[in-house]
Amino acid sequence: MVSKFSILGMIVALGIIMYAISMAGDEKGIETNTVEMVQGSGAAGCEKTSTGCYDPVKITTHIGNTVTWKNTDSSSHTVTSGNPNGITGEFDSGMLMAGHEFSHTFRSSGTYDYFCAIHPWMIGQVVVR
Ligand SMILES: [Cu+2]
Repeated sequence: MVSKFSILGMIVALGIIMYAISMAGDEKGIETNTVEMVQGSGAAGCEKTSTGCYDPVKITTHIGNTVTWKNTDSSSHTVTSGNPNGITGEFDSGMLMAGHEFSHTFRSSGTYDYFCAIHPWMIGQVVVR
C-alpha cells in the first residue's frame, strides 16, 4: 500500500521539478552590451566551457541598445546572425580581425542566435526585451 506521505512526497518532488524547468526556460542570460570572442576560440573546445566561445555566451539587452563584440582572440572571427544551418541576415560582422570590434543596434525584441561563419562551434545568443 502506498502511504499518504509517499504520495505527498511525489507531489512535492514533481513541484520542484516543474519549478526547475520553468526557471531554466526563463533564464535571461547576463545583462550586458559587450561580448568578447575568447582566446583560442579558433580551435573547437571553447563551446564546452562555462564561458563559451563568445563571453558571455548568452546576454540580455534592451530595445535600442547597441551590443559590441570585441575580438580578443588572435584568430579572425565573425558575428553572424543565425546558426551554422542557416543565416538569418539580421546582422553580420564579416571577417573581424584580431583586436577589432563589431557593433549592432537591436531595434526589436526577440531572441537572436549568432555564430562564427569560420568556426561553426562558436555560437552565442542575444535576448532583446
Ligand atoms: Cu571564429
